Amino acid sequence: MGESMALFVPGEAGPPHRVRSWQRTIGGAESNVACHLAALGLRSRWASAVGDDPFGRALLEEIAAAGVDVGGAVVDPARPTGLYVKESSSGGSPVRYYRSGSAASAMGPDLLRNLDLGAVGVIHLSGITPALSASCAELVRAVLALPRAGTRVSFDLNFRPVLWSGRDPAAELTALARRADVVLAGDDEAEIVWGSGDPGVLRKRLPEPETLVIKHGARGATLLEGDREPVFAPALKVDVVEPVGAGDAFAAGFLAATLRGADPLTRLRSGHLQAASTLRTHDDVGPPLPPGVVAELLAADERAWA
Ligand code: KDG
Repeated sequence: MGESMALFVPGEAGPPHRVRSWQRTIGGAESNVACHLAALGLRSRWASAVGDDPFGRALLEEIAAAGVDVGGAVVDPARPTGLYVKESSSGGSPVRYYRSGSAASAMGPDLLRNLDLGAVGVIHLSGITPALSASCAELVRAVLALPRAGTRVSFDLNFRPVLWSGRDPAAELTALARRADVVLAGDDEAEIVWGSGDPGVLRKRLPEPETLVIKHGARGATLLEGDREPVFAPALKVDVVEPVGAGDAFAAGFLAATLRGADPLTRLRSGHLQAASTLRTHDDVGPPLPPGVVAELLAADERAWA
């Protein structure tokens, strides 16, 4: 559940203000996760709002073409679809958003009215949504307050500083993360928001979520679950083309393996494998790795991963 946008990447080399040809694709943290989950063979649905415009139609069409049910997305005739721009195709420059006043920024708890969440295994949220508007923050709080018979709520910190300008994100993001069942965060963003990227320290600050996953960039990720010993899994070595979207891919790989009841190491490795495919592309969602490669790497001993 969350906002997606039309995404523009330079279609030619040169400084951004000289670039005249831009390639239009799509992106959005939560729909990226939904697309990866569908690619991994799970039933996934995206809930959001888009404008009644060509970019909104593109989002609905392309997310549906990735195998995701877009029935939870409403079309808002009064507001546009948001846009975002990657000014460099190698990820070296900031992402620029054109999303204030977008259709998705007007989402609120009424979005839940037409969603049947009864048989849902995981609802995935991120720290982007509460930053978009007061009504979006209310929506996230409403989801976290729903009764959870068998449904887990996953919350990816996804700290986007520009969306919080003038506000203090720490209190709000902490309150939300505390009410989730699964929390995912990069150690760098956790350091900014929660004052530490160390899994042990973070566990003490966030004791409530059953599952806490701290990602250490190219090094790997640590899983802390209940009161069990932490599990660390190194990441694959990847020649990175562009990193945006890799966190979403990791979340999907991890959640898919979790829903399938896999063991802790396999769940982390599934996250890394899904992220590896996205790190190799300019798009927010990379093509899945060949199933044979995935099976071999999931079963490989530590040396293949070190
Ligand atoms: O994780 C990737 C997202 O950052 C990207 O898809 C855009 O949703 C986006 C956002 O709000 O940053």
